[in-house]
Amino acid sequence: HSVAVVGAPFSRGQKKKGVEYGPAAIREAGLLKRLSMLGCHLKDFGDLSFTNVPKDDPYNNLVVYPRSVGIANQELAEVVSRAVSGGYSCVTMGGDHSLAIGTIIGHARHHPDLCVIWVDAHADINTPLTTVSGNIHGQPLSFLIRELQDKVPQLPGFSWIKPCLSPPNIVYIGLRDVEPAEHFILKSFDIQYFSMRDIDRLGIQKVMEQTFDRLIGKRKRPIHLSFDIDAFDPKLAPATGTPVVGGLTYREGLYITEEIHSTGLLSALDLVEVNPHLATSEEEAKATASLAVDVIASSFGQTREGGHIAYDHLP
Ligand code: DIR
Ligand code: MN
Ligand code: MN
Ligand code: MN
Repeated sequence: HSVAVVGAPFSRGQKKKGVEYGPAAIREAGLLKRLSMLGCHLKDFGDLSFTNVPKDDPYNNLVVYPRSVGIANQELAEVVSRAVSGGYSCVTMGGDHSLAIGTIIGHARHHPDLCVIWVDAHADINTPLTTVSGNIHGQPLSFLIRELQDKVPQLPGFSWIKPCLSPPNIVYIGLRDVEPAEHFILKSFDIQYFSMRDIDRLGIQKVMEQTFDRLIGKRKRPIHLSFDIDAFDPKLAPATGTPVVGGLTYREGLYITEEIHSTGLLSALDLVEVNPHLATSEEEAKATASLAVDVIASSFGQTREGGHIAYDHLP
């Protein structure tokens, strides 16, 4: 199994300093060693450096850094599509969640039939006209969904973007902070989501069954997992920009990734919004990065029950 690792130290999808240190923190927490212990053949693309846009005025006096987000994602899409075309499953470490624009478009260039599992406290589906924060990390899905495009104005730096998703090919897990306009979009386009309330009611096992039913029940297709670390409860993942109480437990989070690995269809993974600078202690920063490594390792075959490849009899 071949896995490409890409660091995307990008932070201009939001306004807080520090999320650009996510890739370094995740590497420091031992990502590459953990993946190679699983028997993954690794290709490290390093941490990318994105084109700096010196004068990047807000769109509508609100949406910040549109040109920086646009060009960084264009560059990232190039790398992800190269990795996926080369036969690798591509892990992108963020960076803020605006980078899913580039990873999903890059992935879709090689696998236009991909589906998306979006694990997040937030729906990230504001448009530049519904956003309250002005942060593009709260908007990435709006640029990717074809059916939404007559409601999405073109931001400067975004003219290269070709929307590549449709509502039936997206499932959310973990939602608990959804704005009214976002809720309206989810309902009017019939996008499937499992909020924390749904997880409380159904349990994570049924949630994953219904997720796969919807996305790969009729036809196998490549999975893009976009995992925002803020999906976890802030007690587990405190070092992140927009923590929301009442999140996933460790067990629910790893059940999601173990099940995704079991499909054999995982083709790209984003692990985003680890911000070591927002931790109130070194331990919090380390715990959050280490949780990110657990999510990625579990997505590529690490199981809680253990496993063996090297043995065919006991010594
Ligand atoms: C809020 C928060 N819905 C926004 N979003 C995110 O800015 O649009 N926080 N993604 O991580
Ligand atoms: Mn997000
Ligand atoms: Mn989030
Ligand atoms: Mn595997």
